[in-house]
Amino acid sequence: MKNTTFLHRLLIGLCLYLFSHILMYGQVVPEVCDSGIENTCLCETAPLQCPVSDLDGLTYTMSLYQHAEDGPEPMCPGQSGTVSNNPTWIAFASWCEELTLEICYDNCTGGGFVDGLQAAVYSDCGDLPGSIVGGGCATDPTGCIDDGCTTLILTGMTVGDTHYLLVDGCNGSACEVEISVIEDCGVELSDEEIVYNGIDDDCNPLTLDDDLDQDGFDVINDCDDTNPNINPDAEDIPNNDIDEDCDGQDFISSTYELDGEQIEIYPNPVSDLLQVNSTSSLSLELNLFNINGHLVISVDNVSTIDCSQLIEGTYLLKVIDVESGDFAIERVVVVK
Ligand SMILES: [Ca+2]
Ligand SMILES: [Ca+2]
Ligand SMILES: [Ca+2]
Ligand SMILES: [Ca+2]
Repeated sequence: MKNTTFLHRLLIGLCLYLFSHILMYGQVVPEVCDSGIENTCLCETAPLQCPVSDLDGLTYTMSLYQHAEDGPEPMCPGQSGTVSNNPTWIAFASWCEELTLEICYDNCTGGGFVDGLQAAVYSDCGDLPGSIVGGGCATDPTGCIDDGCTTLILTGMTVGDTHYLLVDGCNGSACEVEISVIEDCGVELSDEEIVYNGIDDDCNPLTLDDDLDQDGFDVINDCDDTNPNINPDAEDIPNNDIDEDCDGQDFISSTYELDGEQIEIYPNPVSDLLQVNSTSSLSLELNLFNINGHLVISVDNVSTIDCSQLIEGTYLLKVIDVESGDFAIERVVVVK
């Protein structure tokens, strides 16, 4: 008999191992928190049921392994005296703002006079019990009967977010549990990933919802989410009509030759510092004129002009090589 039980457990263990390693998503049969190392023992490692409909019909048998430190005390804000003793944590991705869960339990043992079940739902493992979900607290002592059902009428959940269900035995008791989703919000679940809606529609983390090019920038900040070489951290290659760094314009750089040496002027349009670089020790005078021909900035022996205080518009930059008298004129657009 003992051997049969052992083999039985070994087989279940093997199945659970295969399940948890082969299935990355979909219904995950919870490991029983038997020793503190199983993923259901802690909020942070709770196995994810995605979507929430995978919670429907989930059955498991609780363990008498006591680990009160893995649940919040009190279980619900303002309910002093409520404590979880042998919590099982299961995570689910809610597809609805409102949802009703029914948790039925039977054959409870180990709690003395107060066998039974209590449950709670939170939205943040880092904020327990403060992140309790609306309607997510079922610690009413009427749940502490040998068998019955506890109903959680959950409200105010964030669609697509992960939520955390804590199931606990009254006074540390352990029951056979069946979870049902007895109402859903009628949202059509999609087999296909719909991009940029903030939801992992197909519950497959490999099909991306955002940052499709995986350059570290979501589409809201990435001006081309199909090209990882284009993002706010990329270097803008001058004069190629492509805005690689997503600042709204291609980097324009002009080159001229003065007294046989190259000078380079960029960026253009400019909003703050206009750069005038030369390849050698040319002594340059930089004169910036407004559209009416008035000199607005005149500097020499520097390689930048501060345009941040200038009003928007078109200017003419005259770059003069002091030694030879050679000069170049560049049309510069100042933008804000
Ligand atoms: Ca999506
Ligand atoms: Ca991206
Ligand atoms: Ca990109
Ligand atoms: Ca470019």
